[in-house]
Amino acid sequence: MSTPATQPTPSPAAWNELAAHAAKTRDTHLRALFAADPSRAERFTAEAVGLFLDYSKNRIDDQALALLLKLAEQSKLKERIELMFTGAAINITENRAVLHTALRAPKDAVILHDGNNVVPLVHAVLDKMAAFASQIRSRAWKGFTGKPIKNIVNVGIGGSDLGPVMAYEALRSCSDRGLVFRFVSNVDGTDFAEAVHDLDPAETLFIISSKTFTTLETMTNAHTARQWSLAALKDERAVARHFGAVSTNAKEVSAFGIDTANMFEFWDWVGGRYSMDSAIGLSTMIAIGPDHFRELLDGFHAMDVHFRTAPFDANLPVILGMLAVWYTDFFNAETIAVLPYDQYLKRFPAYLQQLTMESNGKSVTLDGGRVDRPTGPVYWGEPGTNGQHSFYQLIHQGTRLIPCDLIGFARSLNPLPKHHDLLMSNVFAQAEALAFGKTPEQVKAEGTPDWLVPHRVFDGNRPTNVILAEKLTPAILGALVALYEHSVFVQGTVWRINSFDQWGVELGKQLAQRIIPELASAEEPALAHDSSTNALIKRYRALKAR
Ligand code: G6Q
Repeated sequence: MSTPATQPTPSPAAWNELAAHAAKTRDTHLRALFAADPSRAERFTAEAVGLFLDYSKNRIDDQALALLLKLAEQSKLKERIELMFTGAAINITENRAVLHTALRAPKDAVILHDGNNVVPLVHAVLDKMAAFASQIRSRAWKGFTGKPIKNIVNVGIGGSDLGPVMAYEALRSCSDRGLVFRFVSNVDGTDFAEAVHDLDPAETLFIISSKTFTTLETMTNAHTARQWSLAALKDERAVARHFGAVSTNAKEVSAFGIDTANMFEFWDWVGGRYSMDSAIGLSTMIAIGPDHFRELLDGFHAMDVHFRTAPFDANLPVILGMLAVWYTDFFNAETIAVLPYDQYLKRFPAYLQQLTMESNGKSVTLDGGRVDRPTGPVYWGEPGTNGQHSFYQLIHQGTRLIPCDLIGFARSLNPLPKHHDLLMSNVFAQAEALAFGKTPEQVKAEGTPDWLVPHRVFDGNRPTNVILAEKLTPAILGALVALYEHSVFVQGTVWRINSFDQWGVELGKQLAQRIIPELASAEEPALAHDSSTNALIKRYRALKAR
């Protein structure tokens, strides 16, 4: 298997300098940092592509930032960015290029993969998607009985589900409200059953989204969908009107019986979790229309250009990524909370979990050695203000350091009187409370009895980034997703891991294949697992047989 031309080289100098600096400054309180520097709030900010990042409430000083950026340079981040954008096979364990940035490149761009310009291919698929989406949106696309399609069910899992769900929810305000969208991912029959229980098969289109078209969960759901459709429509020819496919695997798509005229292609240089802006976004395009989809892509692209060209000290993904490295490796932070103050972004944390954790949940370096420091933090979150009434307690007063990204918008898409200022006051208040806390003196001064004081003290010094934009538009969503995509790449580069493979999902799949017949067989199977697995299988069979 070939390896990319340039490997990042180890950078012990910057790591050691950072470790020394962190040891020296770790206990410095944000109160002191702000008191010492009136210009801090202006200096530790960056803005690009409609996103404003205030990172001043992080436990960094100028030197920490300089050293973090030095580490990025010594990790050959600049060179790695170029390798990614120019189609080198930086996903070395799968010998693949990583070209999701080509998915949103403008028509006249030239991006070579194996000597061929992929941009015309991308735009040809986008045009085909647009034609299909427009037919559905205009109700010109009729089902087999002549009724227009008005229900769209995306069947896919992982990267073929989380992006479409997140984008549909995020962009609902510009979606066609006369269409119904459902998303089926889980092989749990409940997911399918609940998704279709109130739908008329004659008005329902399934989009089977699977890069490989072999994923067990998706193919199981796809076959169930086919049976469900045909049970009502009673004619194999109905499949052509009620099924579309998004895949790299034309052979399997036609074997399933889907007309390849309804197949939308993507390529092996698009990773599943980096594919929401490929044909995997077909349901998104049907929901919001081709023009809004183009705006979404333009937002992604604008962030790509920023990432590739901005100096590191003004580069949003670099800053965000290096701050994650800072807390993960020098503050023992194990998690990062992403807290969108926008209900439309309710699935954004779930989307980010796959993006970040499948990408950087690795413990082996590019050259096959063990990593020698913690990598990939756990990302998690919920929309504010709901989270404030549940888990924020731990973020404010618990024993763990949890850096938070708070995301908010200046203008609401549903500007009900009072609501938005109330919502946004919480963004600013939470970041303020987390950073500055409340001292025992302040608590006492409020008349709190001595015994209660410790309970009401907030240590503060808890870091946050605040990401602020004017309004949640398709372009801003694109920029936001690309910001995190590239932040993940920055982290992976510094840790010298491959952010683009996912071998860790394989073992469980293999073992499940072995267990399926053991659960299904009529005869009591001979089990050769460990004693716990054997006993669980036996108990399941017994309970099931009751
Ligand atoms: C993402 C992963 C994974 C993938 C799913 C679905 O990066 O590769 O989440 O998207 O396993 O795969 P298919 O699209 O091939 O069904």
